[in-house]
Amino acid sequence: MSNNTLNIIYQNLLPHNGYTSYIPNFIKDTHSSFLHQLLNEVAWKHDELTLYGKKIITKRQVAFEGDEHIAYTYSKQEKMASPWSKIVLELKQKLEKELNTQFNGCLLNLYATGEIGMAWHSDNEPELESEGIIASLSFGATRTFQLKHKQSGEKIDVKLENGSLVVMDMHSQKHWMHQLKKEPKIKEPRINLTFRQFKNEVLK
Ligand SMILES: O=C(O)CCC(=O)C(=O)O
Ligand SMILES: [Mn+2]
Repeated sequence: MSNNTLNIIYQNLLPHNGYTSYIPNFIKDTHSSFLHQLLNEVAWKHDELTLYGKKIITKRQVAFEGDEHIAYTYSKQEKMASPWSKIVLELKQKLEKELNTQFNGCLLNLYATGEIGMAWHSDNEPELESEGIIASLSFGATRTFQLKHKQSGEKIDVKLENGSLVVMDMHSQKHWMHQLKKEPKIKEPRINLTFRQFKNEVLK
């Protein structure tokens, strides 16, 4: 799907330099059943990374699912995808139908409380399709997602609600960073699923 087609469906939040949109209630989930299923069915693990020679265990829990042989380097380590769990596969198929595209990997994040966030970054790794999109689903507590332009510093805040979808193109990753703000008053968990499109040539 071209970005133009996406633009027609969902309004762009960015004034320039890329496409990012927010779609509330993309998944109808009034009883938070997706949050609970994902909490139970995904093999959540605290991420481990080595920073300045010190082993650090992140507060955030993660999982990486995908097609066979998909590998991704995050937190400075290459990870092989686990097979798709039933619930994540179901969500992937719904997204693929609605967005008329395919995803071959998904990075999952579990933020147990608002004290856990994710710092400013862009998802512009070389493994990802340069003309692809990232589709990001949120379940559980409403959290603030922020975008910041790399040159001008312009900032955009979006409240990500249960069942909502964010669609980002790769052009926006080049020019904008994003973060999940820490909000210590929030005591409930949130789960985020970022469906991604990996290049075929990096398949192992
Ligand atoms: O939790 C979120 O909404 C952001 C996650 C994110 O940016 C990422 O996994 O790269
Ligand atoms: Mn990201």
